[in-house]
Amino acid sequence: MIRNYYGNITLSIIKPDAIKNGYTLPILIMIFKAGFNIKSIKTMKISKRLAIKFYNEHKNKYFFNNLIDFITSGPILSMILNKKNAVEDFRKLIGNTNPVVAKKGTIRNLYATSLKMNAIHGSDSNDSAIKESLFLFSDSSVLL
Ligand code: 3AN
Repeated sequence: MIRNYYGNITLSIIKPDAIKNGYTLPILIMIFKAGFNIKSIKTMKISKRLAIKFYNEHKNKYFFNNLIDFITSGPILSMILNKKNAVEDFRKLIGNTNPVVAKKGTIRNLYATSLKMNAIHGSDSNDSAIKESLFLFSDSSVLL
């Protein structure tokens, strides 16, 4: 059960820009070196319907349509990552949403090119981590 891992998992997506630019492997190595275990992983092309559900909290933002078009524009790599304090530690590893602001050495500083094409997603809370994991992985497909 994903819920048994509350507090110790985060949901990550390597986004279409990073995949197209050939950054998947370097990003996976950074995640591995930072001590995260991959509990589940799959490549997929997310449907518009699922993308709208996934980003529901942003539905009233001016960039919403842009965000949906982008995340559905090509394959993504979704992962459930396991580590103590996973959400917070992963947000530190990926850096600020804006690559210009992201600290040196973070994934977004190294591989993101804009606010939209920012290479990677990480859940923003433990509740989101569970919710997003259940969106993208059915319980039975999770290798726990
Ligand atoms: P984070 O992914 O760091 O939690 P949020 O929650 O502020 O960032 O934004 C969610 C996603 O919306 C971001 N990952 C980014 O791809 C996208 N986004 C944020 N601002 C913009 C923008 N001005 N234009 C296009 N997409 C944006």
